[in-house]
Amino acid sequence: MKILKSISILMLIFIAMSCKKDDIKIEKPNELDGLKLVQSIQNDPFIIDLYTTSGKLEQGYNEIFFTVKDVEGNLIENVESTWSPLMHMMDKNHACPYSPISLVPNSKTLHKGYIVFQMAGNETEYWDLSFNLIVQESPYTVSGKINVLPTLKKRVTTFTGSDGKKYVLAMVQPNLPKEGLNEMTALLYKMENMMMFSPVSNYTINIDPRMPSMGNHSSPNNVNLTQKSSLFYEGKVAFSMTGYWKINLQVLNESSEVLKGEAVTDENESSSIYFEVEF
Ligand SMILES: [Cu+2]
Repeated sequence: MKILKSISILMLIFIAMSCKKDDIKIEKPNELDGLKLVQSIQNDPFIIDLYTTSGKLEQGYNEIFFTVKDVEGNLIENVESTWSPLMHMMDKNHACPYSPISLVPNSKTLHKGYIVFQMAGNETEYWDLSFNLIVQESPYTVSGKINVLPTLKKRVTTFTGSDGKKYVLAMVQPNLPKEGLNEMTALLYKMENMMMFSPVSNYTINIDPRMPSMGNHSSPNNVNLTQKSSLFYEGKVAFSMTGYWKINLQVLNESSEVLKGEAVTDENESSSIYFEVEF
């Protein structure tokens, strides 16, 4: 009897231990911490899981992460990939600005890049995202519809400059605006044609944040956006109080000629291009 008891205790311990082992196995890898699944795109034999920090794709700038797995759920390493977003509109198709894809540092399976959706999808018009993968020297395509949501505040603007060229300008930071001085970054792309957008270098983006609800007052210590060491235009935006702010913009080319946007004055309350922030 005593022996039977000890055997069953041993078995219980064994079961408990093996359960624990299973728990560890199904635990998500740490590199996904802080990311939420947006959706999975499946075309046999692969599934791509798309992640963002918010769990959604929105009009404007999106930093996007993804993994590639097989139908059994095994993550695939050594994947070479490119992507191409395409919007299907009533009368035309067009692409948008996007980055190349890179592996997240210290990861073998988590890839990242960004896409700037200049428009949101709607009931009849939608975006799809195609991936071209090379896995063990064989090419594969995985593509599917994605849901790009509209935003309440303006984070991206499209305009034709005085040079006759079309541009897409997107706010990247501040993502979580706070009272005081905020790092501000933006991306500027030129539309070469409906399918090709190329990053623009050596322009300047002048910013003039205003509070329309309070006499259109400004804020001190703003720094206009210029390129420092990357594609991103960097500067500083000051919000002297919480509430709704309109960041009026002017885009200047490398010769400091204004291509788009107007200075805010007593007579002119707003520029024709701007971003919006509310916090
Ligand atoms: Cu469109």
